Amino acid sequence: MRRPTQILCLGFIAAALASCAGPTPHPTPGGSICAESRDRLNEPGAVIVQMENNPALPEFIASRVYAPREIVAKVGQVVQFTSADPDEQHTAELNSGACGTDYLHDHESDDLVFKVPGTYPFYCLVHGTTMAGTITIVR
Ligand SMILES: [Cu+2]
Repeated sequence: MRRPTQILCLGFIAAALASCAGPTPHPTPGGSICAESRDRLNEPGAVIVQMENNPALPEFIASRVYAPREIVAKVGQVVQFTSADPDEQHTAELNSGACGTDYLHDHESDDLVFKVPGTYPFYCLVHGTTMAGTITIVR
């Protein structure tokens, strides 16, 4: 019979190995403010946001950007993030952690849908707050 301390150690090793394996999908919290979903991908009327690596931008601007970075959408409207970066993954994560996209490779998309009007700053879990924007939700 294994002692609890041995089982605990095995758990830590498994967690450490998992964290070494690289980014994993966002846990997809279905919060009261917003939710991540792939059920409405490419829906007509969606607000489209590209995740880009644009080295042509001026030096004082980080090259990895959301286009646009100031997003306006209505309650219930799909905000669709699509990666256009062949080199690195991106996410769009609310600063509050209320919801966020999966880690997206080039040409992959994920949707966020909001239930509550407001202004929601967001950023990329891979690139930190140098890759950031704001989603404004109106009625
Ligand atoms: Cu990024």
